Amino acid sequence: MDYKIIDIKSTHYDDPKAGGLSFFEAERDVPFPIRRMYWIYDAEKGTHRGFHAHTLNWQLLFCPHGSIDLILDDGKSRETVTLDDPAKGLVLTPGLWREMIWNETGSILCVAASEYYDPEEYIRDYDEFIAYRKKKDSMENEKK
Ligand code: T46
Repeated sequence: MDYKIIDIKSTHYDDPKAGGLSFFEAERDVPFPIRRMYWIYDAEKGTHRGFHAHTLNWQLLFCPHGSIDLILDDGKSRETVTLDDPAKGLVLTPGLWREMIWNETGSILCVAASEYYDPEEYIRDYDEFIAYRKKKDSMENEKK
C-alpha cells in the first residue's frame, strides 16, 4: 500500500523530565512542499473520523500526544497503523481511503498537507472511491 512510516527527528535533554523536541523540514524530511497544517483535538476515546480519500493531497500525519489508529484502504485491502509516538510520522500519498479511531481521550492528530484546503479534492462516498481507485489503478497498469 502506498504509505510510508517515517522517523521524525527528535531530541531530548539530558534530564528526561525536561521532555523531548521533534521537528521536520518540508522537502528535506517530508517528501512534498507543505502548504497547510491542521490538527484535531478534544476528541473522546472511541471517536471515528475521516471516511474519505484525497485525490491530490500528500500528507504527513503524526500524533504528538496519545494514540490514534489510522485504517488505510487502497480499494483492495485494509491496513491499520497506530500513531502513538511523537517521533513517528505517516506519509500518505493521494488516493487512500482513511478512517481514524481515537484510542485515548485527548489524543492529538496533526497533519501537514501539500495542498490548500479544497473540498473538491475529497472523495467522501466509498462506492465513488472504489470506482476512482479502479480507474487510477488501470491507468497506472497501462503505463507499465
Ligand atoms: C484528513 C484527516 C486526517 C476546513 O475548513 N479546512 C481544512 O483545512 C480542513 C482540514 C477542514 N476544514 C473543515 C471541513 C469540515 O467542515 O473542517 C471540518 C472538518 O473536516 P473533516 O470532516 O474533513 O475532518 P476529518 O477529521 O474527517 O478529516 C481531517 C481532514 O479533513 C482530512 O484532510 O485527511 O483529517
